[in-house]
Amino acid sequence: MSDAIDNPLDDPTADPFEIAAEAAADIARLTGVERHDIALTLGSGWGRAAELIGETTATIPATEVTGFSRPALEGHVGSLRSIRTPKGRNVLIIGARTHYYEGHGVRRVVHSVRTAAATGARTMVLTNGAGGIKPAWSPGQPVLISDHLNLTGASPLEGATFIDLTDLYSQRLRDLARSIDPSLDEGVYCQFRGPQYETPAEVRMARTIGGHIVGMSTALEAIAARQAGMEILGMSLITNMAAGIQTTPLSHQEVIEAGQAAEPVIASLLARVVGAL
Ligand code: 8IG
Repeated sequence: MSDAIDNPLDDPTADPFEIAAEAAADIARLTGVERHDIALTLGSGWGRAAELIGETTATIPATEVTGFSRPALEGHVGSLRSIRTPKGRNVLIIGARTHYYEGHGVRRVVHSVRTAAATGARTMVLTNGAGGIKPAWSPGQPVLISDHLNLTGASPLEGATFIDLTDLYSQRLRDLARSIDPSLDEGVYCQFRGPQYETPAEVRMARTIGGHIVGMSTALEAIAARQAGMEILGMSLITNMAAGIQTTPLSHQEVIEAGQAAEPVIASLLARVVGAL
């Protein structure tokens, strides 16, 4: 079944910001929370952080929210959660990420970020599972994103929309994360389209042009978050060393297992960082 007719974002004449505003109204109605302060996208390995951040006040299936419905991907429907922190902040947890490689276009990829901004969130925390290029890193290690290389050839910006990306991954928020864990290293996130992992030659290219982390999600989301005026914190869980850096083949199963092993540690780190925001 095609979902092209079911998602308003697939209508090229529609305004994606109006659809995000509708989605934010859905979230306010379904959660009973009028405004959110912080939004947090949970990538592979980071899922357990939610329960440590505060009290969950509402969980809603993403399919209930305008623009998120994905009937073509049966059985893979994410959820959105509203959490109240001990400080009284409302955190919107986004457990429903759409990747560019799914082929539904960039509007769908960044809809959750635009929706988060429309709920009132001024801070966007983007987490992911990714491959590591720095030889000193090992699987299971969380790192901060300091900057990115967008190698997708795509952009969430439409038309002559010139957006400054200096300090895209906020130095202030990286410093704040390091005040929680001074051992956190950082690196440049290199987004490939995927879904295949890189060849060793592509990883050498990424390293040569200044990349340290390889992934398939966060650069496009960060650009949209900046367009929406949000302050961004990006964190990657290194679940595998990038192809050719590790000599054994990459397997999705290994990636999942590394994520699961690291989960308790990075969940508590992330919860403490969000608590300090
Ligand atoms: I988890 O090695 C994960 N996601 N591009 N390369 C890319 N994305 C990833 C990788 C990786 N590991």
